[in-house]
Amino acid sequence: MFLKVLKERKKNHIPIWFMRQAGRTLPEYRALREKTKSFWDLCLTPEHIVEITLQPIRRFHLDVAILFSDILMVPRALGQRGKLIEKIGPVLDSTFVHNPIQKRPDEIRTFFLPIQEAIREIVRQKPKNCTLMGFAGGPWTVACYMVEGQKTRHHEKIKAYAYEDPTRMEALLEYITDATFNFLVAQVEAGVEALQIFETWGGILPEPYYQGWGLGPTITLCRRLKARFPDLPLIYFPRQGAPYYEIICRGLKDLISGINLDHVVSAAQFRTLKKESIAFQGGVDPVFLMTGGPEMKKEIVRILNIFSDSPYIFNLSHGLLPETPIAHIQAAIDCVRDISLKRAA
Ligand code: 1CP
Repeated sequence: MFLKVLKERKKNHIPIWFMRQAGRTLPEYRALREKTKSFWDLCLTPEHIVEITLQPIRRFHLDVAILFSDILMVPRALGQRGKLIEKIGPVLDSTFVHNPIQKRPDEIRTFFLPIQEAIREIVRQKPKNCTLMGFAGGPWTVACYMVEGQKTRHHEKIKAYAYEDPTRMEALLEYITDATFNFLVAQVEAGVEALQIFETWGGILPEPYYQGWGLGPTITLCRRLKARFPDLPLIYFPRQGAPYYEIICRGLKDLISGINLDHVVSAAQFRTLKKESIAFQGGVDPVFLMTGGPEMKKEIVRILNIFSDSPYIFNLSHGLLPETPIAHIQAAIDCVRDISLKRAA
């Protein structure tokens, strides 16, 4: 049904999945993570990838299994070293981007072989009605991590890198776009049936710069993917991108099938957006799932009502927060399934 909503704009059923459903919130993930040397080992060992991808499917019977991987696999494939540090997050060697380019983006395909092996196995094991989705970061978002090395408060490192020398920024984006294309082609060739592009940091740029460095490389990436796989549905997730929805819909027209929405979208914006021939996903603030209870249900009902006459996929405006209680995730799923069944009846 998930693919039907994206490809045929079907409205009589609401598929459900969560960004960041694989990992973090699940005790079965944490147990496996504790036994493994590093996060990268998890991401490059086929049996772990298969297991973690399918954990949330076994528990919640979701419509989509998102491949367990990370947007940082592209920098890693290009040779950038780094660690995942508890409570800080990924810390990458930020001198990397100042050195001469070390690997050609088309040379990195062998790095993705274990991921491809895992995808083929997930396709064999997953329930038939569950879609396997692949993903990558938008080139700008990946560049943020590559240049910043680790989170800075105001993204001053990536912005200075870009504003000081736009030609240098564009060369890096082109390099990342090529590598990302190779990563996504590898995923599709192995068996993923849809792709999501995570643009976590597009919203930090002023409009013309987002258009040039955020949206521009994403358009190039989507055009190349569409030329290679014309029937493959693509979803774009422009986090905190609400001010840019109009330019996004214009720029990615006929390229994307779905857009994941933020939780600060105004009613007027919803009305304009609904004129686009696109499926909508998300819109629920993940903190509602942390708190649960009647307010969570009220917000889910509000979002489902907004999209009652549009093709819609239930999801959040960003990933599940690690501390989210499992019971709240289940209650959210039950609430959506209940409404979806009543509508179909
Ligand atoms: O055990 C651990 O502590 C690892 C935590 C973890 C996990 C489970 C990281 C480190 N990455 C992942 C998997 C992951 N990352 C998935 C897989 C499956 C799923 O969705 O359930 C996905 C889609 C991602 C995507 C990702 N990684 C994004 C884009 C989405 C978003 O949340 O904005 C980003 C920005 C990353 C970078 C990253 N990787 C890991 C962390 C802690 C971060 C975020 C760092 C930051 O806050 O900037």
